[in-house]
Amino acid sequence: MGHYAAEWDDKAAATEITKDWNGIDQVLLRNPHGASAKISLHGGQVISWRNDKGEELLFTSNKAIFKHPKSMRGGIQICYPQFGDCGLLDQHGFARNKIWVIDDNPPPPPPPLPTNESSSSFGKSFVDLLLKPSEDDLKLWPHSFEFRLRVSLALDGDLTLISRVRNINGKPFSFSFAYHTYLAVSDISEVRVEGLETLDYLDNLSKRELLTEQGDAITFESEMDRTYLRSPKVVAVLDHERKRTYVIGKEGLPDTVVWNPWEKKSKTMADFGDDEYKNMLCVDGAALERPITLKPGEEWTGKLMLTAVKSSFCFDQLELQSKGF
Ligand code: TA6
Repeated sequence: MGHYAAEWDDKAAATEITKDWNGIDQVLLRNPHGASAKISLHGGQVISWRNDKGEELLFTSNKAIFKHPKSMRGGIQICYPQFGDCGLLDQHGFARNKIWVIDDNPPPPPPPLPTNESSSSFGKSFVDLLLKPSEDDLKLWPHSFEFRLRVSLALDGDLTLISRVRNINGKPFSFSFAYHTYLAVSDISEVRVEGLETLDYLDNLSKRELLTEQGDAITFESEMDRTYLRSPKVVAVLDHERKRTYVIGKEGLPDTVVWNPWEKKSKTMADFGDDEYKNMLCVDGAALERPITLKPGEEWTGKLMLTAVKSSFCFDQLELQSKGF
């Protein structure tokens, strides 16, 4: 193990808790190379992920509203127990609008990670968060669950989110889920998404019509709001201008949402700048087409791993396997 791993045995050195302007706790994760991630207990939302040069990799709107219960426009939002706007619940569910707590007594970690240093939990800085339904929540969505979220920052700067939803011996329930991920891009017209070619998708701009992707890579010239079905474990977002590629690894998340509001829709969102569509792209690891059903005592795990590499870096299978994908 590199010497950094030894120096960073002390988890306290790699995590720091502060409060935001509303007095809500935020957890700052740092690694010894200068990378960082910040997670708000408001919604369990990752609100910042910076590389070792201090460059922000997630998009946050300059007009974001930081006022509970509204979730901040940007970062990585936890959309549970639904994604989309159906029935009694808020759009994209209530989890992103709730105050989570730090889980001081997490259950044993998920199965052991590969030995590769960059992906082993040794030397990672991480935080475990917990959401349980309040009495009010149970009136609205009468299912007894525990939602544990581990956010971790690896020595190589990768950001991993592991969501574990358990049915706490209530009646069976079903839910859909998405990590609503706002990636920062230099110019949306210079961005390509690879890994979704030839897939079927639901076009949310035309009543979720089922269509098939034809292109060899997705590029952007207008509003796009699509749910790609049964997508591969790895999707790449190439930011040509910045020569940066985001590699999105997913487990337990068969679908991928791709969304850019473009000019017209941007003007209708109070917490989003008219031109900000040029500098963001949502690519969400999700489980939407087939909702997840949990019987009493059952648990679902959804894992997202984000890597930001220089586009010249060819991301081969070995690299992915070493990261647990
Ligand atoms: O597909 C992504 C999407 O459902 C879009 O339709 C758009 O509504 C976006 O999520 C943002 O949703 P929000 O509730 O965060 O404004």
